Amino acid sequence: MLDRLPTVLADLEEDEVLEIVKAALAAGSEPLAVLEACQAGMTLVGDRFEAGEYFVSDLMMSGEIFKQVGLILEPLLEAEAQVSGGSVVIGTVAGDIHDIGKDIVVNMLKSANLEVTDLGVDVPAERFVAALRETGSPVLCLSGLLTLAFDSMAATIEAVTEAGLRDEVKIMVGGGPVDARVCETVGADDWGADAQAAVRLARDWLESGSPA
Ligand code: B12
Repeated sequence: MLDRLPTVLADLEEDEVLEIVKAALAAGSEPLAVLEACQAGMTLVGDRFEAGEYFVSDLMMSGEIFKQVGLILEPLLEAEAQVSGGSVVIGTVAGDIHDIGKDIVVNMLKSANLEVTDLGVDVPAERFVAALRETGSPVLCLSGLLTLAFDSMAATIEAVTEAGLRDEVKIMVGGGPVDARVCETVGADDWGADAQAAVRLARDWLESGSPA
């Protein structure tokens, strides 16, 4: 049943997507597997956009469908790891307004027992610095899906360094195109491919007690 989900989502068939999601969960599919199938569908939407078959309105439609799926999945998605407490600051970096994946990460971090300061989207570097100062959080999560987001990630990390906070804050990056190479280029400490990875990193950093 889940095999069909990426294509049906990429075809923007909202009703059918929601029917498959509900039926798959009722038949015992793992919520995480359903999420991954939908994410594969979003990648197909992106491919069609790049190929000139889809327009921005189609990207928007896919986002709306994914948000409906999120409403069903979020209460069911539980972090594998639980953290004994701590706080993180998160946001989508300047120039980028993609927030579907970031919101999944936020929910997973909350479900792992973390206090989360979510700054939203298109967040300027100085806002991240201010939030780190206000909250004293030792963990910063930067999300971004656009290639130009890499520059904003680097600028944000530079701003954290200039503010004298870099030794006190561990920084992770994530979002569609982010990988180990991007992580190294922007100067982050680590990166994660999904929301569970974000929780694992935050737990390891918070529980090791020594951020830098
Ligand atoms: C939906 C969508 C939109 C929607 C977003 C709606 C919203 N509220 O977010 C809208 C219509 C607004 C949009 C706009 C644009 N988009 Co768009 N969009 C997409 C699309 C199809 C899906 C993104 C998505 O939601 N994926 C599903 C989520 C669940 O996945 P995710 O974000 O990767 O998150 C997961 C992980 O990465 C991870 N994660 C996420 N954040 C973090 C953070 C940390 C710290 C960690 C550890 C993990 C982590 O956890 C999540 C859960 O597993 C992608 C295609 C794609 N391949 O992704 C294009 C895509 C990202 N968009 C693209 C483009 C070009 C644009 C526009 C420039 C289009 C235009 N001409 O206007 C604008 C840019 C607007 C801006 N300034 O940001 C390109 C980017 C190309 C590039 N190289 O830069 C893509 C790749 C499409 C493509 N193939 O061309 N878009």
